[in-house]
Amino acid sequence: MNTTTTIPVNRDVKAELKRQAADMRQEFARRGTLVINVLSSPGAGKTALLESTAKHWRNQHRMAVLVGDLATDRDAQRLAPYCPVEQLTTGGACHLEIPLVRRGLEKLGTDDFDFLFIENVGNLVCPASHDLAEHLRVVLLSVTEGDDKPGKYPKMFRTSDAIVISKSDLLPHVPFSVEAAIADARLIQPDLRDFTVCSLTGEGIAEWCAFLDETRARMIAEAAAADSPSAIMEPKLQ
Ligand SMILES: Nc1nc2c(ncn2[C@@H]2O[C@H](COP(=O)(O)OP(=O)(O)O)[C@@H](O)[C@H]2O)c(=O)[nH]1
Ligand SMILES: [Mg+2]
Repeated sequence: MNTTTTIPVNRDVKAELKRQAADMRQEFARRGTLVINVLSSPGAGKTALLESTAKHWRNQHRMAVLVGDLATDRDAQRLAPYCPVEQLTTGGACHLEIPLVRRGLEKLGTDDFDFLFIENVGNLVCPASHDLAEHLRVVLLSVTEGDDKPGKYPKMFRTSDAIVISKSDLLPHVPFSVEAAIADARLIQPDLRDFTVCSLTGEGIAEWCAFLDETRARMIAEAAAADSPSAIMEPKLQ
């Protein structure tokens, strides 16, 4: 017996989500909120990076976080002492999409932020294909994952603007070449900016935060100068 039913929806749902993301990106830029989509495999140190970023900026910038996981609000609990945060639980889905991000924004309750970070579900595959209205896409690679990973997960690195090599304190203990990892990633995406950080000691965090500051300033200037979305607002998604 065939139990499959086809329901005609008569509209391109993916195109609709892309359009929503583009509109939201433009609106965030107009308001001066830089949106950063943070991606990596599970445990690479996304939440730790956001914790150290929030500590670095305390009383200096207004930042908020939407954090995605399959289940639990553990990451939101970690970040709550430092900044406004909402946990997005996907209930099994391996990536975030715009409707869940919208719900998180409603819960955050205000749009008065300089930086909005979206910590995606830990996964180097599916999140690469979903535009979350970000201006910057950042992929973390921790030194314990191996320096050969960029070439194995090309779409994630091709669609990113920056690579953050994390857990630099562990470099003396693992065979990982920062130069080789960055070179491998740049074969896929030559324009990638690179940062090497240790979120536990704060090494590299000032440089990372300065990059975000500069990018936000550029976004604000470009949004003021142009009616149409600027190059910085265009995602590399394809
Ligand atoms: N040694 C070391 N451990 C880290 C660093 N950043 C994160 N960790 C640890 O790595 C684990 C995963 O970090 P987490 O931030 O939860 O990663 P996420 O799953 O990508 O959000 C935790 O046990 C962190 O304490 C770092 O810079 N150095
Ligand atoms: Mg996390």
